[in-house]
Order: sequence, then C-alpha cells, then structure tokens
Amino acid sequence: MSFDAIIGLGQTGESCARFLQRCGRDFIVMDSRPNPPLLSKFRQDFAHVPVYHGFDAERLKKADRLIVSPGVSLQQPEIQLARAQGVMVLGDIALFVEHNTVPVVAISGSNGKSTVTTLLGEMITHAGFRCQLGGNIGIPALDLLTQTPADFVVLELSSFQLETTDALNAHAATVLNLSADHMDRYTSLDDYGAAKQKIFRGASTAVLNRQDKRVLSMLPLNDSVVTFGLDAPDTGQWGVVDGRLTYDGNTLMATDELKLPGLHHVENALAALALGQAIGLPQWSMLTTLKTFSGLSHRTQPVIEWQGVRWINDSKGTNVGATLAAVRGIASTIRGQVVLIAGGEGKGADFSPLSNLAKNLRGVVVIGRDGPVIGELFAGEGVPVISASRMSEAVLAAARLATPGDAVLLSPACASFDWYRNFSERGDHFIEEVFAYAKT
Ligand code: UMA
Ligand code: ADP
Repeated sequence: MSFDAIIGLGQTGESCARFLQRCGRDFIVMDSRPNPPLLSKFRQDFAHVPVYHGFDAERLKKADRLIVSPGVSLQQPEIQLARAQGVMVLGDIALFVEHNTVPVVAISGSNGKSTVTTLLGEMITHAGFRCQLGGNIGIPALDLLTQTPADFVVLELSSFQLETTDALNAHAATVLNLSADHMDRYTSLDDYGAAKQKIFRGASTAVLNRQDKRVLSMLPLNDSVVTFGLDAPDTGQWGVVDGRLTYDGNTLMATDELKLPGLHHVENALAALALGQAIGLPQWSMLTTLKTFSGLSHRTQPVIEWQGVRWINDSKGTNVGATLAAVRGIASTIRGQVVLIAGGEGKGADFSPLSNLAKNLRGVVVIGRDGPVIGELFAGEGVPVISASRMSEAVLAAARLATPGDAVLLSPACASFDWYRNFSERGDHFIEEVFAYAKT
C-alpha cells in the first residue's frame, strides 16, 4: 500500500491532513505525545485515519514520504532510520511550493519576522494588490492553497520549516538577523544559520542585513542581492543617513516619522522596503504604510503610563537577541531606566550577552524556570534583582523598583511554556496584572 506519514499533530499536521485528503492520498499520523492538543478534533474530522502515539520506525520505513512538522527534530532516530531506507522526508512548506502558483516573498531571521511579514503585507495591500500571509506567523501555508489566489504570498519561515524545504524559489527572500535561538535543537549557531540560509535557494532577489556578519556570510549566488543596514548605503542599497531612511542616494523620510519606536524597527522598515521594491511596489505607497503601521501585540507594545512609569509588553521577546533589541530600543526613548522582567524556558540559550544591558537597567525581576540564571548574571553586575514566583508578584516587584521616567518592560528572553500555553497568554496575563496593580 502506498501512503504518507504525517509526523506531528499540531496546526501543521492538521493542515497536511486536509491537504493530503484533498489530493486523495492515503496517510497515517504519528505524534510522540500521548494526547496531542488537536487529537479529539482530528478524530472527528478524519475518523478513518490511523493516529499512532510514539514514533514507530518499522511503520515509518514503509511510508512513501514523511511529512514532518516543525516542532519535531529531523534528528529523531526513527526519522533518520526511515530516511536511510530511502523514504523521502519533507515538510509542509515543500508541499506548498510544489502546488503554489503565486509569487512568494519569504522572510526569516531570529527576530522581527512577524513584524516584517505583517508590515510587508500591509504595504502590498496599500499598493492595491491582494496578499496572503502564512507560515510561522500562525497560518499553515497549505491552507492558503484553498483560498482565492492573491497577487503575492508572504511567508514567515522558521529555521525548522526551512530545514525540510529544498528550494523555495521565492521572488524575494530575506534573513533579517541571526542570533542564538532554539539551541536545544541545533548543535551550534552555524548549524542554525545553515537552516535559515536555505531560504535563498532559487530566490530571484536576496535581501541581506549587511551589519549582521553571520547573515552577510550567507551571501548567496542569487541574480540580485540587495542589502539594508543602519549605516550609509552604497549605490542601490538601503540605509540611514542623518536620521533619514535612504535608498540609492535619495533620502526618503525621517526615522522618527515611523510609528514604531526603536532602532530594531528602523531595520525592519528597511527590510520591508527592500523586499517591497523587489516585487515592484511603488516607494511612495510603502512610505505611507510605514507612517501608519503601529506594530503587533506583544512586541514592545505600550500597555499604560501610570505614575510616570511606562509599562510595555514584549512577551514575544523569546530569545536573547530580541530582549537586547527591546531594552536598547526602549531605553533610547525614555528619561529614566528600564526595569526588566525576564525569564521562562531558556531553550538552552547562553544568556551572558544580556549583561551588556546593565547600564540601561534600574533593576531586574526574574520569573520562571530559567529566571535564576538570568538573575545571577545581573547580580554580578551590581543591578538589583528580585525573584518572583508568579506574574502578579513580578508586576508588584517591578513597580517598587521603578521611579518616574522609567519603563517596566516584560521581555523574557525565554519561551513561555513553563508557565503558559504560549507567548500571547503570557503577555495578556502581564497586561491584566498591570491593570490590576494600577487600580489598587
Ligand atoms: N510536538 C511533540 N511531539 C510531536 C509533535 C510536536 O512533542 O510529535 C511538540 C513540539 O515539540 C512543539 C509542539 O508540539 O513544542 C508543537 O509542534 P508542532 O510542530 O505540532 O507545531 P504546530 O502546531 O504545527 O505549529 C507550527 C509552528 N510551531 C513550531 O515550530 C514549534 C508554529 O510556530 C507555526 O505558527 C505553525 O506551525 C504554522 O506554520 C510557532 C513557533 O513557536 C509560533 N515557532 C517557533 C518560533 O517562532 O520560535 C519556530
Ligand atoms: P519573530 O516573528 O521573528 O519572533 P517579531 O516581529 O514577532 O519577530 O518580534 C519578536 C521580538 O523580537 C520583538 O518583541 C522584539 O523584542 C524583537 N525584535 C523585533 N524586530 C527585531 C529586529 N529587527 N532585531 C532584533 N530584535 C527584534
């Protein structure tokens, strides 16, 4: 019997099942968890499809293809064994590429992916084109194939999704930056970078951050390579001159006209402009979008200003690079200092670069499983550290540390899974506790 095996019953696995059913293929599903969150719904929707608990190498070896979800490592011995027997291993993005007919813009990087994906989506729409967003942003790419085709598809892609994709053949592709993340899945930063670099395979235009050495070293052999950075640009490149976004010698708008605060968002704006130009969007239209785009929730999102202190939710700051950018970005916009709330599940990260933030910090409140590791780092730098065992305590502790002119920033540098289902639940709970504190 000819069949495919879907590995992982999450959002991706479910979308793969819908896709294979539309194609009339037989398939089975395996998940290592006894009770994957979507199991009961799946059993209702796909009553005839066998779902197995645990990865069974013997069964996998008999499949034609393994369609592996991003949350499952390709290093799983059962997957390796099947691959060694000649079973094809791929992911949902590879299937999408095989069946998609719409021009794709692909966005990866350690941080800023969702922001740039959404911003570019708004630029495309403002310019009068139809656009679909998908991928790591939370809409499985295969589901886009069932919608009315748009003029462009913008895909946010994680390193996990790129690992299982051979050639994306995007119209334009970028890696925004590279800093340590998911070190529980990779042996080194090079290994992680190699997965991201795959985004450039077959791309017509590659857009690179020229100030990020690791990204620049990916310099692909694409027909057209465009760079962006916060420095003055060379001919045909994007950058900043005297506080103004600049392209090819022409200044376009002042960086403080951007609605989003912080230098990391200037980089995001330049990346979106470079990608937009690569697919033919008019500059005037993209600049108008930049002046109105106010960003996404949980990414340096203002919550409230209370007794002279600004409270900011950056729950999506789930790795060290994001927290560095968020603290520096916010510190440059306030009179005082930042009180940082950080900690959670560290994913095997090296937190030591965070100690460079000591001069920006009034104090640190540590939370979650790996909070104590972050705490030790700052205690060594002479920054006051308080440990909190729940979010309400963290908010009260931060309020005690802050003085007027300061900002309290939740930017954990960690995933949320030790206390919450996901980063948005963590951010929502933080906001709730901040309002509860302000009412007292
Ligand atoms: N899992 C198991 N056993 C399995 C299968 C999964 O333990 O057999 C665990 C994974 O380790 C993971 C969780 O279940 O912790 C979910 O994994 P999944 O592959 O089933 O995830 P999906 O629900 O399909 O969601 C995935 C992306 N998740 C991951 O890459 C972990 C979503 O990105 C993405 O939005 C979705 O596909 C649609 O494309 C989320 C994410 O956290 C936002 N991404 C990481 C990030 O942004 O840092 C990469
Ligand atoms: P991703 O989808 O890659 O996780 P997001 O756009 O959701 O990226 O932003 C996540 C966090 O990363 C933000 O909360 C902010 O702290 C940080 N961030 C955003 N853009 C950048 C950037 N260009 N460089 C570094 N950090 C960034």
